[in-house]
Amino acid sequence: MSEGFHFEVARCDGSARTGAIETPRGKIRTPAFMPVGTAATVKAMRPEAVKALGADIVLANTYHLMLRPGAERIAELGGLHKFMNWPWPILTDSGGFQVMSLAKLRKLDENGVTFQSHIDGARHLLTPERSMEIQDLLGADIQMQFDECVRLPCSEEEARRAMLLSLRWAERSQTAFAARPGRALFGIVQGGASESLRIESAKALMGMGFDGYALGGLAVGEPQEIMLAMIECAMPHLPHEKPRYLMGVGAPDDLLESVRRGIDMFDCVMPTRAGRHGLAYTRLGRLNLRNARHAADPAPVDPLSDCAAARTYSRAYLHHLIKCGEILGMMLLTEINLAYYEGLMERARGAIAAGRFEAFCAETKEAWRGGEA
Ligand code: PRF
Repeated sequence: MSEGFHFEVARCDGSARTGAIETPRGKIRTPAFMPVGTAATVKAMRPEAVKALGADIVLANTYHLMLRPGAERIAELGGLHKFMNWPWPILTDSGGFQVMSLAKLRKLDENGVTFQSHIDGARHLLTPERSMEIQDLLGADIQMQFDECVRLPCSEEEARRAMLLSLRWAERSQTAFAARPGRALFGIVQGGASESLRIESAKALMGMGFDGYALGGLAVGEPQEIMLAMIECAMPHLPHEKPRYLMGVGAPDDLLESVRRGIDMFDCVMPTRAGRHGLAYTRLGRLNLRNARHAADPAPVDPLSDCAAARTYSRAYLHHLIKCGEILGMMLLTEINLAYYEGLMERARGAIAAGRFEAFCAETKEAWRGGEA
């Protein structure tokens, strides 16, 4: 375990757990939802407002920041926390996943991935060593190994090849990781939709000894049952005393079902991206504010929300703003959605601590039936 980085499980309820990661930049209460701040910004939100909604940590991306403004530039300016005015913990993703989904003309081999920037077509090389160097220059508190994520469905051979390559890259990432007090490195379990590959990956990573373990290669086109089955099979092979992070997940129901199976951390663009497209996540389920049925509705999104924006602005006004492409519509819906996600995690932590997580899930899901689905 890296010095200055400690995880403690305070309470379990079935397989669900609540606790906290202590870092020099602050405490991360778990289960935690990390808002996505890809380009050193949680889009449409000021950092202090993100913190005020209950987020203890945000995610940023190696891939985007290496291209623009560049990791060396951010380091010269005092690191990512200072650059974006977010003094609390930051987790950086390693770039492999974003290269494969965004870059043009990618070529992957044992060494790494050569690709052309989606911004200006310039050629770049990302290897485990360069990814770790960038994450160190950014100054991320939690850094991720460089890995390869395959889309599902895929063949067993393809899943095995990517899983074994990711294990070799895990070793190279661990060697290249610039260990500093309070900084942690997480390994990433791969293995597609194969239980045996997932178990092999989890065991091998555990043998290498990481500060935390992520499940990658999920929420990439498979049905929810497959994702949950992959979580269930990997879990017994991951150490109880280390944080477990499900990457790129998900919808509120995915969060509850994953917490129930022992996941401690999540990140997803869903609340922020959906907000910019007119969708609101609420206690009563999801609302599409673009829909004409909201055009003359004076009711707020949720009169009982802890979020002032959800209690204050009418559905008719939000509908109008989104239809006009107004920036304020995106700002308000992003805030409403992140407040919902952070509130859901807060209530999940409370329910686990009180030994009533199952009842909490049942009540929460029952309330969602009031939405538009
Ligand atoms: N690997 C990395 N980042 C990711 C993923 C992955 O598999 C996913 C998959 N859901 C999201 N983000 N490094």
